[in-house]
Amino acid sequence: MKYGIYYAYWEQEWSADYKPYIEKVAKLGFDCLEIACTPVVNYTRQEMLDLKQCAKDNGIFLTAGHGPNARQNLASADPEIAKGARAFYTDLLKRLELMDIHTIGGGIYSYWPVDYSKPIDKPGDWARSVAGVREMGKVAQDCGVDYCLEVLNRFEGYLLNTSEEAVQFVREVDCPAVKVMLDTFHMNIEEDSIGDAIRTAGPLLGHFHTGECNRRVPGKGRTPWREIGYALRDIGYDKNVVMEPFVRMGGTVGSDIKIWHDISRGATEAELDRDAAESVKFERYMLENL
Ligand SMILES: [Mn+2]
Repeated sequence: MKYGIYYAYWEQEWSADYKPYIEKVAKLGFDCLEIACTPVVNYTRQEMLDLKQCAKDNGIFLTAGHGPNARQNLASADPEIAKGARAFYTDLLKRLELMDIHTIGGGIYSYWPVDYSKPIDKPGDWARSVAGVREMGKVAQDCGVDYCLEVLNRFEGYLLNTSEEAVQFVREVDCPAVKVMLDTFHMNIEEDSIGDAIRTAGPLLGHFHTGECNRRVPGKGRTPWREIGYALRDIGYDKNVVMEPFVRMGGTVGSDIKIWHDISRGATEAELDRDAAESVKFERYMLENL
């Protein structure tokens, strides 16, 4: 397994200059940095090549996360929005290929955060999303990218809340590049058994997010890491484990993630760095060596 961290641990917006974080995570003991796609669609070709080179120079590879907005919704009942969403992902996937990024994950079959003031048509959105994701999966396959559908808890999404639902969805899509993505934070809310959820995804698991129940770094809470490690080994998982801690209030990140108190307890950047470095050591031990 390869170990990464999402840049937004240190940032308050879904966009940043990622180069300093590539250098930082290399020093902290990670294999990979996950970036948000929001700024990527505005990068020039040279900016994309520079980011790719920076990662290469630091011995880091990149993965991509995306929380699609309502206009990027493949499940939309509005044909113009669904068409625009397909154009958005087609462009994005080609950009990821150019940057040597081979994994994209998130609620990339719907939109996020969900507006629950609107009525929910789960069967209709499911059918439209299967068709849209199938089309994007073919593009992803051509670009050498795994298109990983993140299972989200009920407060953030309604299409895929459990591993079982995601497996059914991915089987309906039936495209090798489209995979299941699980996140310990969401599983903690929705799954009867976190170990069984991982075993249910089995060979379809394409990406894995980690974090404690309150989104602190792994090792600082009560998530069953031993059970998770055994389950990942049971299915022979050999892809990426990306921690996704969110501990600071403020900005669009704080608002979208619902950070309403300072989970970091006033941690300085140096303290955040130290926690991340200790956590990745903890993950390597708990998930592979225990
Ligand atoms: Mn996640």
